[in-house]
Amino acid sequence: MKHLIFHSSIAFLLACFSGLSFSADPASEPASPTIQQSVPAPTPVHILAAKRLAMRPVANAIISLKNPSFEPDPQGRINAWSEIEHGSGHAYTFVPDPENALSAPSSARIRRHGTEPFALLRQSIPVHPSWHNRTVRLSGSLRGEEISGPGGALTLRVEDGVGQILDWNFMANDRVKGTQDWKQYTIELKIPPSAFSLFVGIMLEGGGTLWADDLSIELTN
Ligand SMILES: [Ca+2]
Repeated sequence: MKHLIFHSSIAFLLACFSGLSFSADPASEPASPTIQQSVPAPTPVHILAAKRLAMRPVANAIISLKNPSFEPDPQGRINAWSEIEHGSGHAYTFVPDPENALSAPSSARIRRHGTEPFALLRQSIPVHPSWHNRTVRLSGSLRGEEISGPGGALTLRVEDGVGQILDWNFMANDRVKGTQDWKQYTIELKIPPSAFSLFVGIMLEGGGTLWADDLSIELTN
């Protein structure tokens, strides 16, 4: 019995990975009519196989950002971006800024009012398996005013399926410091084979005000 169920499971898995509909392997069909008509209930293995099928690499998988020009939502917040602050929060504000924008209707502005060390606007992107071992490039324009400390940056970070950080690029060698007009920046990160989530961010580490606008993201190879 166990042997027959094993064969049925393998057939189900192969059907999942091949994209074909499930049919029992004639060589493994049991003699009992009762068992012949039974269909194995989905097990965690079947569910995992189905999920992997859904994530199977396809040609021309496109990577994209939501709201890369920082349009406000009806509540006046920056739509699609999460506001992250170190510690207790309430040290930074995040607003769509129509008066200092490279493209209408607004840019994103991060300003420190307290003493916490950093804040960022962030969005996560599920990593498609076809992106593994490829390089992701994030570009965008930044502007700074009286920035103190380590400075403003574009950020990329990848995590595995349990939230462990695998790699990151926080623009360590080219931060926005002091006061400067709009300038375009580009950072890259190779996506490791076990990457599950990609986090894209605009970070202000220190005091002052940072603006960002016109972000874009692409796979370069
Ligand atoms: Ca804009």
